[in-house]
Amino acid sequence: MIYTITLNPAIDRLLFIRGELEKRKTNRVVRTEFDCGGKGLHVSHVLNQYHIPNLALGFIGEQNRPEFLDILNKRAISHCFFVEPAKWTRECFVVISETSSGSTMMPEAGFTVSQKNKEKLLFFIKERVQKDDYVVIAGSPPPEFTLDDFKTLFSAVKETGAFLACDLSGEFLLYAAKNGVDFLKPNEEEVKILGHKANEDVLQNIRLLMGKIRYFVVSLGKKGSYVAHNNKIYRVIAPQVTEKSDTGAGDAFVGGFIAGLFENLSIEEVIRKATSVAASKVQYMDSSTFSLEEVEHFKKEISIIEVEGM
Ligand code: TA6
Repeated sequence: MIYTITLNPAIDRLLFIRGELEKRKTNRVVRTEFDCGGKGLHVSHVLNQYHIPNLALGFIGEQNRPEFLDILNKRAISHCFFVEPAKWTRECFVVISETSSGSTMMPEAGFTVSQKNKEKLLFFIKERVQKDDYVVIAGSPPPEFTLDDFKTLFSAVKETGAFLACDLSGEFLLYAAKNGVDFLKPNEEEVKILGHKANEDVLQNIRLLMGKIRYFVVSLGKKGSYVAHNNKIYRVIAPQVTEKSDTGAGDAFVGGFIAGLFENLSIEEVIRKATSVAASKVQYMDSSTFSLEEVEHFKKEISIIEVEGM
């Protein structure tokens, strides 16, 4: 079983405009759609497309619970969210131009999670997560979810012996890198902070960090990624695609990567799968849609070069 943990999920309110978003101008919304928001939920969505058993965990607000669950049901996402009374699950406003590419994301902060619900999540992990399971912790934390809270969650997962994948930022990312996880995906800027070698090139920082991280990915956005595994580093060149919305592309990559690992694919096949899922996703306007057929097509268009000098 794969458990995705989205501590601060969102309802993505997709606002479609014509032309580019501009200040001092009335940017009229021509249509509005909704999608699930939150990195762990997007991982769950990818796993569902590959019929890989998974359960989405995290915290949601009671006030707009029906709307949130309706979106999850439409995406057929199985979940066990802990409900915070009298709170609202946040929205993330995603402005998407109908006539050009890219999107602008404006996530609300979300609600403060009660100690009672934090403990419910910990209890669930201790009771349910097995050594052969995977746990994916992804996305930003809710307000006042402290580093100590994260350390407690991190330790609870580590104690199960399950495969631990993290897609985090800031101090949580730093803590995960320092304490060792099975999968981590910083971006090009974050890896320089992690490696404390801001002036060095990415590869130097990867070499410093990859010892404690079984699958270490450095996302380069449209340019692809570096993937370090088993004392090897691969430079992955992503296929060229017509981007409609980059929202959720990184999450789609993580979903494809975890799906590939779960299917016991070779590292090269895992990389191809992850990169192709992300490439397909950016061709869609919402936060999570991708095409299985496009993934099979893109797999052939990806270059993977093993970097020498390890
Ligand atoms: O990565 C895409 C996304 O999950 C969007 O769906 C939107 O909900 C936003 O990111 C939330 O980001 P955050 O970092 O606050 O978890």
